[in-house]
Amino acid sequence: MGLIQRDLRALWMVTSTSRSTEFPTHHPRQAMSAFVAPFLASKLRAGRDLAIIRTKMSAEAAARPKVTLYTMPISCYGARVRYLIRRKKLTEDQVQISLPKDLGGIKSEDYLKMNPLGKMPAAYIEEPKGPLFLYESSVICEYLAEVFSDQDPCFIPKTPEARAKARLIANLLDVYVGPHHMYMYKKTDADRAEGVKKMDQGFDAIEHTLSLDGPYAVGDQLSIADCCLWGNWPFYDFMLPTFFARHPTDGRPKLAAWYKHMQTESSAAREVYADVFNALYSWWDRGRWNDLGMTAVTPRPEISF
Ligand SMILES: N[C@@H](CCC(=O)N[C@@H](CS)C(=O)NCC(=O)O)C(=O)O
Repeated sequence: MGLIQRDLRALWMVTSTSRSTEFPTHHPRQAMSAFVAPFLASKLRAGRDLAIIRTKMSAEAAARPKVTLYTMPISCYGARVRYLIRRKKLTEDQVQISLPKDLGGIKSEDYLKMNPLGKMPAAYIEEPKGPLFLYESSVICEYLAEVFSDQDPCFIPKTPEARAKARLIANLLDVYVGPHHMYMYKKTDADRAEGVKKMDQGFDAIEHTLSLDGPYAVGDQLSIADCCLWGNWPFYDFMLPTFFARHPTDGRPKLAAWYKHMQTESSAAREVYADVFNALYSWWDRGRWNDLGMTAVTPRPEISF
């Protein structure tokens, strides 16, 4: 511990009569803000309770981990997390977004230390006890929702039932839809058709679980189910009608109502959607689908909202 931190800690101890929070030692700036804010608060002639509350809040904020998220705008799994970050208005001090190429790319040695599967997104988290590496987008979403739960919207539904359903929808998407969506890029029509058929089964299960009243996936509160569905959505919205003459909302009224609501849900939702959609456009321009022998059955898609 540095000299300044030691002095601050001494002052912290002297002025502390009823604090339950430990003095944060892992970063001088955090230590400084943790000390200065409550010190000033106690100087005010506000009541003692107010000073204690402010002290606690400041220490809690200072003790929060610093998160770096590695992802790219094209990544629909990264979009799940970016939606949560933008919707919660988390600042760069709270979560910094970096490109995997800053570490040498997703298959580089440094990146693989963080996520041995070599996939985006991945998060590097500076915790007081040491670094924490997290991957799998739904897990990162849950972690950020908890760590920043005091910043609205909370993304953690109030009831156990709604939380379980949110986890169920995220799982259905990860296990029964996501793994098959890569089949949309396969070389033969038969392989592609097989992938789309399997995705349909996953979408049916999601329709079965979605809230009847909405407006969000599991009711009147946002959850990780919305993050996961919305992050992947531009990909399905772009690919399925354009190349497979179908849409995930076909014959699925709850999914259709959810999509309608999400179109005007927030500027964060719109921006993240556009990032992925426009990146797919650039693949179109570079002939990615032509090279696979895929023929569009509709005109070039546009964002319709
Ligand atoms: N289940 C993972 C899927 C992540 C994933 O497949 N990401 C894609 C980009 S959207 C990727 O990194 N693909 C590169 C690869 O698999 O080599 C998650 O939820 O994070």
